[in-house]
Amino acid sequence: MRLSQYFLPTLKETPQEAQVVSHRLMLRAGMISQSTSGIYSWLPLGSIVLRKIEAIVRNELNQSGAHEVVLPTIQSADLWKESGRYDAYGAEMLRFQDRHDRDMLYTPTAEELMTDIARRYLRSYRDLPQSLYQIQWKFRDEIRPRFGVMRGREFYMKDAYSFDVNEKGARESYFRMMRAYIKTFDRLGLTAVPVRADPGPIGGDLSHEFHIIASTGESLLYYDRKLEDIMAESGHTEVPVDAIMDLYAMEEEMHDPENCPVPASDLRQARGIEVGHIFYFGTKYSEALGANITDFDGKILPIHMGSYGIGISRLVAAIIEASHDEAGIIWPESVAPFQIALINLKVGDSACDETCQNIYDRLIESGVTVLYDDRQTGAGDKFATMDLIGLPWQVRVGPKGLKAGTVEIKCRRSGVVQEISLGSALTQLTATLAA
Ligand code: 5CA
Repeated sequence: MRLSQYFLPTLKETPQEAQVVSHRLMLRAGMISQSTSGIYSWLPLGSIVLRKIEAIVRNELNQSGAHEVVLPTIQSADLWKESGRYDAYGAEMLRFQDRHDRDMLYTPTAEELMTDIARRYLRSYRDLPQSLYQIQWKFRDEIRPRFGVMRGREFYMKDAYSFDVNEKGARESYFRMMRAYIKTFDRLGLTAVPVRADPGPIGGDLSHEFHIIASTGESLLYYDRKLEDIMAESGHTEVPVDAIMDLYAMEEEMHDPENCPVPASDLRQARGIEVGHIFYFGTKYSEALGANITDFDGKILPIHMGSYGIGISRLVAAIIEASHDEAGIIWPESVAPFQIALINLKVGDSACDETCQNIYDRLIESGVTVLYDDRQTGAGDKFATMDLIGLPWQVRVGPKGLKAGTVEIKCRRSGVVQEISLGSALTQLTATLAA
């Protein structure tokens, strides 16, 4: 992509309304634009990142054996009246009537709709276990939307639902999903801490939240120091799913200073951003809606269910909270909107133009994504823009270097700039980045 033709409305000034760094950087990097309170438009750069996160979440969910569906965002209130949540949900639910005066709502979550699908199509223990998920916009009329897309009113969520014959099966599904979450967050370049949680209005007795540690996090959380040791020992090569699962298999109680199973000296306290939340709620919805199956011995029993959320739009902000510096965003490679920033330091100079075009073509050919700054502006402006939008690598091409046959490569994360021969620059970049 040529920057001169791209839609990248970056801001030099720090927007006044933004209180946290991720919100400031998303506005400054031209990723989002507020439409109205708690509701945002995703501009091209933001939209690419959102879709990349979505693709990783989808891929891990598919590998865990779940099947994707697409459910409507507008639902009839009838199902919610059956479950009892139409009255219980409160002011967060956006309610309205259609032209026939029928009560409708915009989905804040989809337990009811998924339970309805289960009662229509799942008949016997032979149809189970089953897991379905969707990636869909949700609406919750939050009393205080804030921090940009971190706590929006409209937000993008992956919600999965598991269906099992009994509690034993449901717990297996629950912990299979937990494994998929640990892998997903690792692929997103994040260390997510699972903590035992209060199921709240979703209901049930087994629930974990997944948090990204960040000083701006809205929740205070406690976790076992061993988790840090496990992560450190792994050397960050492959996420140690088994060791993490073993730590949590103790099924520790929610934090309570009196009865905490973790000794005080091992207890870590931090602020966190909740990026995922999983629930096992048994037969709460299947009983209310009559989603039953025939058991092994012919008994009719309600299905055991769990639901599993990941805040995809919130993750964009959470990744930035976890990975930025003074100059801007530092994207993990897996979600970067482009892998390489190609910077032409003297547009109009035939050697610079030709070399850039050549590098650009060769990178694109080898499947690498490139944002090429071909604008007629100064070097300082170009460096600042690329540092702000946080692409992992910058290739800087200028007349001085070209005379010596070299270009500069900057690693955004380490800040290290290397002067390197043109030929080896291309081999090095395509070798590390080619898909
Ligand atoms: N039905 C369950 C599981 S699918 C559910 O709705 N869980 S939830 O309420 O915890 O939401 C799942 C995830 O969506 C949260 O962990 C959070 O990451 C994200 N989320 C929730 N509310 C918002 C919001 N207002 N803005 C952005 N993301 C949100």
